[in-house]
Amino acid sequence: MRFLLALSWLLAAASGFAQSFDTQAHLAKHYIKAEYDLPMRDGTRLHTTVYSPKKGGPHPILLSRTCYSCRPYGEGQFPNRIFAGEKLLQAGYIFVCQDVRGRWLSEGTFDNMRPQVPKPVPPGKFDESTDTYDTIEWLLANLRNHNGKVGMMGTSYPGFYAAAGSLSGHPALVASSPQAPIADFFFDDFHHMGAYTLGYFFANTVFAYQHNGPTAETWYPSVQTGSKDWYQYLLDMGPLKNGDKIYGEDAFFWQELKDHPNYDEFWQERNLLPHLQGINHAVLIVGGWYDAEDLYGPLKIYQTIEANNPNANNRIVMGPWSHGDWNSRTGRQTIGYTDFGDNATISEFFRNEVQFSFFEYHLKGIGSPHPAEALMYDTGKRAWTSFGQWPPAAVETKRLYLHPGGKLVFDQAPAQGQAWTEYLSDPAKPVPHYDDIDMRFTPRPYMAGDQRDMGRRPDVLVFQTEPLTEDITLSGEMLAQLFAATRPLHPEAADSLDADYVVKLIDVYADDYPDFPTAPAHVVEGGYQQLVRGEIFRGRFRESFSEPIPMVPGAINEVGVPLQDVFHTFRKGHRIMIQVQSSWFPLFDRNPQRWVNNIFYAEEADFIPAWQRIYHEAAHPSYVEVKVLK
Ligand code: PG9
Repeated sequence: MRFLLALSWLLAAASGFAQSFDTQAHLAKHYIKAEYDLPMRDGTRLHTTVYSPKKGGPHPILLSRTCYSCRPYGEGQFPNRIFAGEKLLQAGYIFVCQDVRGRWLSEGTFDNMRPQVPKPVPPGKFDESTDTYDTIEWLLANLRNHNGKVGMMGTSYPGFYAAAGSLSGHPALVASSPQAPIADFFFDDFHHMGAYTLGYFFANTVFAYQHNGPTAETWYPSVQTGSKDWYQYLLDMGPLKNGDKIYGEDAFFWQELKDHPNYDEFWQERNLLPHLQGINHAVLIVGGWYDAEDLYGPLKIYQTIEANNPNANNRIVMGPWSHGDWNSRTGRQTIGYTDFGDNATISEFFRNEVQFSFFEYHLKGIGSPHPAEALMYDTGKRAWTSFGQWPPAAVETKRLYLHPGGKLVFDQAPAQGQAWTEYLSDPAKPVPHYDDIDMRFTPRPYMAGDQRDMGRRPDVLVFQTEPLTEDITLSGEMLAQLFAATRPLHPEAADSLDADYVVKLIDVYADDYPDFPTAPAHVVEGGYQQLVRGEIFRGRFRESFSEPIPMVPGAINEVGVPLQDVFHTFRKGHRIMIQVQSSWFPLFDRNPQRWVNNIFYAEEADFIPAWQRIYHEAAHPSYVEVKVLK
């Protein structure tokens, strides 16, 4: 059953938490800091920082484990940001931050997405869940003034550690909140459907080098290119193999990325999802509809826990957020220029009502948690809606068929005998993923970016509905089923091919849509083509992610492109648009389009222009299957 959010929740949220909160001053004044090196079962010691309230108690423990450091280290040093929201910081919790194995001041060897050891974990073996168990045991035995209850939380990689920690089985762990958690690096972060996220090329360094023992100083090199234009810099870099000029043999994770281009055992054993069993405490999964880094993780972890742990108290919140926005944003919630409204009812509402009530109830027995099983933000209506399950049950599956002339039609397959549209995909001029310079640790604003410039390129196909005569709400996962063929521009260039297919779902605003209050004057919202969801699929994986196969020139292939969940109302007067293209750069690496076994070792000559043909005819009707909310 779904019901609109109670007004009281919104009013409570809007009651003035918008003012900035000085975390550092608050911690310094009200908390005592201590640092310990906790012994794990194999003897490895993990550096652990504890902030205990000076007054009150006994207090519950909130634990976060991280690969990003618990700096600042040292007596009297307090951080200006911590993993908990402002209300939690003022409500009497013992906050514990731990450097995971092989990171910062902890001993041991780092492993990206350390594989879970199948339970029962035999003596001498360890993983993130056993390190969590050992940590909780030590904290309960050695900290004073705690109430014997432990919660975990963390965003991004710390979200993965919170999710893995939920498998510890420790009885004191009664509440976990994995936020933007990673589930599987072949679908989160470093890859999307197996295509390498080139937008992470410079972020690789953070995860690519082992430290030489506990250190408070950054040990991995910062990659300085001097460039302010990643599109041009990474295009000029050429084939991925040239990345070796930046990442040498000691960059172990770069070597692992290169040596495991397919979904082999290396990635499969790092997939957390199959291990999400036996969870018997409260779980609050948090994610952002516009999270460019970990969208797969929160959705799949929530749905897997639901499927494998029928008795789990497992809930999800998905807001109009990019990666981690919910932790800190105040003022207006924007993704690039796209404006979703005041954070008093979005991020601050989440932190100070939903997240706070979750931990207060489960760790202290105070109040009650937000009642929604799935608290989902409709990114078209700009409003929260509560569902009894996600994906929702009350939906109608419909198909948006591609038609000649760039038309997109609900549930009416094309009748034409022979019809297709084709474009020349040239790796030397890939389609930009964003209409501005997206220079940052990882890509972000493109997730709700304007697609008008891209749609005007000859190598981007555009299909759109007529203006909608009523609101239409899409909710849940979608599948773009393409009938596609490829052939080299120069037939002699290759007889064995590969191709990328990018499918973008776009909300075409009405021509009279009012300008966003925070966008610059040159950004016109009338007719804005806002990206709602986009995904890439590498043709080589069309039958298997583990056993890729080439494409035969001219042969018609069925390529299914999964589009991750949305909850978006296309308003009356708007149009639904689909764009199809064969590059999305530098967000993803370029497909050479000539078949090679491993694109990380492709040569310059393998990058060839090729015709991409998308069929929209009776025998080969390309479509996007969607779930329309009833
Ligand atoms: N999404 C974050 C990240 C992982 C790996 C590389 C860059 C960013 C995170 O999960 O911490």
